[in-house]
Amino acid sequence: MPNALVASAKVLETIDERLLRCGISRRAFLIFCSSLMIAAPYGLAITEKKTPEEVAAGLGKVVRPPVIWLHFQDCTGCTESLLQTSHPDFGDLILNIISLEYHETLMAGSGLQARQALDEAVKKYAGKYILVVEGSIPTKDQGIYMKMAGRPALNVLADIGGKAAAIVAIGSCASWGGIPSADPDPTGAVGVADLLPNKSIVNIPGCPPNPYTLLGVLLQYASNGTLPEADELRRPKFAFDRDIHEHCTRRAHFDAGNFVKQYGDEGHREGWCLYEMGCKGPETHAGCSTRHFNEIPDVWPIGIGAPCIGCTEKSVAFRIPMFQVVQLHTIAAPPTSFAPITTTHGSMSPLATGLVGLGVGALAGAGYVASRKFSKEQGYDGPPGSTPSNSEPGDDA
Ligand code: FSX
Ligand code: SF4
Ligand code: F3S
Repeated sequence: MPNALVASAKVLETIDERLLRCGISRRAFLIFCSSLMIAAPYGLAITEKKTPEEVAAGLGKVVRPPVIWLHFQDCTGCTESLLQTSHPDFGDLILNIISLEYHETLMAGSGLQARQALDEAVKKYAGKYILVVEGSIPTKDQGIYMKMAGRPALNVLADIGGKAAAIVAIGSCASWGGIPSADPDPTGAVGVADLLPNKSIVNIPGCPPNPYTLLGVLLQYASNGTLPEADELRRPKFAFDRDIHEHCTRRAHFDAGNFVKQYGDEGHREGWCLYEMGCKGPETHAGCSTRHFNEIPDVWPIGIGAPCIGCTEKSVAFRIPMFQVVQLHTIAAPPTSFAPITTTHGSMSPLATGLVGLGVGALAGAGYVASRKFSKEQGYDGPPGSTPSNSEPGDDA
């Protein structure tokens, strides 16, 4: 696929140019790159078998991809998960790496001003922009449940989605309906691919999804004009090629028959397996057990003591009751390495997280160590606000 962004290089900055113009330090970018290597190592060819410095050098030359972000029926949790990063000002950095042309939650303008900004962005980057869709689209009683600037949601998606180079459906709602489509589904909520089946669409389900998966997809597209290899549900394989149960930090307890019976019981306090509490990990494909949220070790549902509800699966979350125990027909032989029963919770180690296969584990470990090293050098373990960035989020002037 030819990279349409290359043709736009004269009007769009490279990431390096942008960071320089906004006074963002190289070190802040290096820390970000090492986090990216942990979270989306295979989503981005540019990160494979490289040091953070090499990754930063490669990414710096990439033209910032123009992104138009539309909200439909959603809770805005997908946007929140992108912005709620643990490193100070990572959200700011992310917004400098992509060229966010329109985003209702983040932009200052409203009303006519916002509508004009959207129209201008669509016109200026027609055929080149990536459309990110957050939320499901109502199909019943057109215009009753949602309108944008007087237009029914269906028309907005057909128009703006039709002119996009590619579409990323962020979150389970945009992927296939999500919460709004739960029974009795009053709005007839569907995902983007149901309405635009012939477009290039990547689904990044999750409620909310891991934001680094989105970054991996956007940056791969920006760097070489391709989208990652996807599974039958259009999910990028690099992030959804394994099930939660396979590398779960509590897997050793599952194999030993140690199950939580009730929230707050001794097993729950000890970090035992949540299978009998309805955990859907055995039939849920996602990287949560190895790529935690917001760069904080153990920040993922099972890590904080809640069962996986299967939020990345089309036929699990919001379809199967939360406490219903899943069948174990999908479970293969246990992996050769996973966490010992004595795993302690609250800190990350390659062993304790039961992590990943050998290759991914090595890369993730190296990236994590690198990020810690840079963090300490930068004093990023300190209070928020210490990043040497002085740009405004979304400032694209
Ligand atoms: Fe849906 Fe996104 Fe769940 Fe919320 O908006 S995927 S309800 S976390 O945030 O669309
Ligand atoms: Fe982890 Fe759930 Fe599997 Fe138990 S059932 S090991 S908590 S994924
Ligand atoms: Fe969702 Fe399960 Fe991960 S609920 S966030 S897929 S652990």
